[in-house]
Amino acid sequence: MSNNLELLKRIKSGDRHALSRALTLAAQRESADEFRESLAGASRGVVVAITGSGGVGKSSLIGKLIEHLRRGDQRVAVLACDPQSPLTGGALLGDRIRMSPAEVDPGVFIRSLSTAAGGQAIVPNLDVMIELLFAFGFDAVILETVGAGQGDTAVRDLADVLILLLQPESGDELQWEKAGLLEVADIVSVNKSDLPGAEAMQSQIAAQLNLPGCREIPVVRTSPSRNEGIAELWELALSLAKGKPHG
Ligand SMILES: Nc1nc2c(ncn2[C@@H]2O[C@H](COP(=O)(O)OP(=O)(O)O)[C@@H](O)[C@H]2O)c(=O)[nH]1
Ligand SMILES: [Mg+2]
Repeated sequence: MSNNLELLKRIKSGDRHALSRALTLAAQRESADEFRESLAGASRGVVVAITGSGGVGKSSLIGKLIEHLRRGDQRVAVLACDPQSPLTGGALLGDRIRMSPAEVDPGVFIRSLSTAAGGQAIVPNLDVMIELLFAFGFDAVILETVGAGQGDTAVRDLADVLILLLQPESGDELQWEKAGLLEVADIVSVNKSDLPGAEAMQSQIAAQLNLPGCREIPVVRTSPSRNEGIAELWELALSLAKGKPHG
């Protein structure tokens, strides 16, 4: 048996070190191809992408989503493609927790991926990494990506649901709109909804996106700090994921 197949076997038996090693190997084409071939047709859980500019609160929101999912006994993995702020369990779950549960909770797995040069929003072979996580037994995979253009369409292909985060009075929505990317989202959330202008922004974007005859894009509000709208956002994402055909 090849090393890669041996690793896969260990992954399926719940070996986290094997998973970690395989994720690293998956960056190389040969290993990626072998994993891809062995895992073809395997069952998978839901993949949700969280996209938005740096500082919009993606990691904070993901931290709250993890807490929500763990309360429901769902196992969740996060792949973060953010060159600016590498993700750690501590960063996700806040410094109020001294020993990060993400490090000790076997139902949570977090991996930061460096997106090398070129400003690409995602790394190569991300599809294989997702399959490896599902082979291990995670119920959900969350992708954190900085919406930087090109990569977004790739992320959209990999994810069942793409959530775009904006924050009140950031002027961000204009930038997204100009790039024609507001519409690639399945859900838009005005994050940090505790800040002034959140409701106005929500209605403005909703009016702008949901013109007659167009695909309906829900526009919601979330606040990681206040833990508001988190469970609702996840339920909405799941309901949209179900309605989407995916291979
Ligand atoms: N006002 C407010 N700030 C928040 C909220 N959630 C996160 N932040 C802050 O926004 C900043 C960026 O958060 P982070 O999650 O790292 O953003 P990311 O770069 O998109 O991953 C941090 O200083 C957070 O404390 C919120 O609900 N309200
Ligand atoms: Mg982040």
